[in-house]
Amino acid sequence: MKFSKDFIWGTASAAYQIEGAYQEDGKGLNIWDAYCQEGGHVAHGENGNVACDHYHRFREDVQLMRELGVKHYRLSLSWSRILPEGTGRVNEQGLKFYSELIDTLLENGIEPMVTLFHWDYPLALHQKGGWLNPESPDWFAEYAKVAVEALSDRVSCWMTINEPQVFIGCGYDIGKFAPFQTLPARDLAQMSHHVLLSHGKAVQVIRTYAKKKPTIGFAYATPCWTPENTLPESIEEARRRSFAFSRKGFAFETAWWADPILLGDYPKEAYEILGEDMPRIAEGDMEIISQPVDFYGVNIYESKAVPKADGYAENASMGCARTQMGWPVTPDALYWGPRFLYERYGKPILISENGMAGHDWIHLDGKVHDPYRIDYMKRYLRELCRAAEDGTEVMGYLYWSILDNFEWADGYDKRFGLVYVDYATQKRTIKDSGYFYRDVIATGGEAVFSDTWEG
Ligand code: GCO
Repeated sequence: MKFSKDFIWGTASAAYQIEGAYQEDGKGLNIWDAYCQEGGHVAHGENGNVACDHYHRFREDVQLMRELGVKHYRLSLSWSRILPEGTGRVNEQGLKFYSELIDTLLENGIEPMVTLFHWDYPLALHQKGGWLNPESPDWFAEYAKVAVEALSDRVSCWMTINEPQVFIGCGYDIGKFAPFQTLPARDLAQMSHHVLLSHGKAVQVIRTYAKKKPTIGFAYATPCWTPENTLPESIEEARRRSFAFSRKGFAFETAWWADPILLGDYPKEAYEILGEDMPRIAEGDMEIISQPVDFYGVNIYESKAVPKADGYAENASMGCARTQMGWPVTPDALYWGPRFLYERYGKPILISENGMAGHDWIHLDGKVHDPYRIDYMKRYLRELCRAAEDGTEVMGYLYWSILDNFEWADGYDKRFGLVYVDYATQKRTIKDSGYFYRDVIATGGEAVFSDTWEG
């Protein structure tokens, strides 16, 4: 097995999780700033006020990426750093930061891949009703236009939204993430519609105003069900479950979010099951939402599962391998997830996130030895390569994340990075897995198949 020569090898991050400078140089507050300060939502009362101080240390961080031979870097823009009130007044210092970051990436041979929205919704717009406000798609389109006009002379790869399943599902259904609300199905459905309209309007804006020919997608979470065995009926059952629609938790599901963009309408089961709670769909909405995109970005960490009679989830068992997040290690998720998505939607698949949180620390020799992360990456990447060899069009793989960072409600305990961050000193230390990934990139993926990688 081998990866294609044009395979995209990269890494990823998100503004709120690494930048810090939460109210510096004119930045407006976002809902994570506000709700972290409210207290009671994040482990140890932590917040993104400083995070990895990437706002001031981005040049050092880009040098780390260069040392690892990273060729593509997925970053997100902080909406309220650019538009402090979400609309209207532009904060030129905010744009200056991103312009300098993108220049530094390009000077170091690293292609920026920009996510417009990665959960850090402007507080001022939240206070106007947020995603429930019917004006919210136009707010997003206005923001997209400011970003595209400022950066698209150098940026050509755009992702509109990151994981609506999580920022709507966790933010407004189960209340685990900012703004920690639990709303009725009707509101969740209407918010979803506004998010999808926001995506579609942003695609139109990028296609209209981008100075460099754009490649456009999104970065979705995906409940990826995997078959119990290779019997056709088992595979079909996993496929069916992967695109099923159910009233409970529909905001977390794939077809709800992907069918409107890629098939032009909500799944028919949604109309049958939600009934009156379906969104109000105006004339032309579905045409806006289903603007053509160029790729399907998907963040896959584990296969989806539900608890069995014995209490363990379907993809787990007593003492099974788990990451620091408690997520079972299920490499075949990176075979079946991309395969099922490609079969249904026919778009090239970009793994916009995959990685693991580990109990990392600086060892007595001053290094960070994380053999479990190297093993994890080998297992998942071998499955991804197998999917490509079996006919799934796989564009690339972006490891989550370049740096240890703020893991939302889990705070800083959970370390996903290829680079260890000592938050007391902001000292960065490349982990063994970072050097492994350097060799994966340098060998075009061959190192993935080594059973004796020595670094
Ligand atoms: C996500 C988010 C990231 C997370 C990462 C680890 O996919 O949940 O995009 O911001 O930090 O996935 O949970």
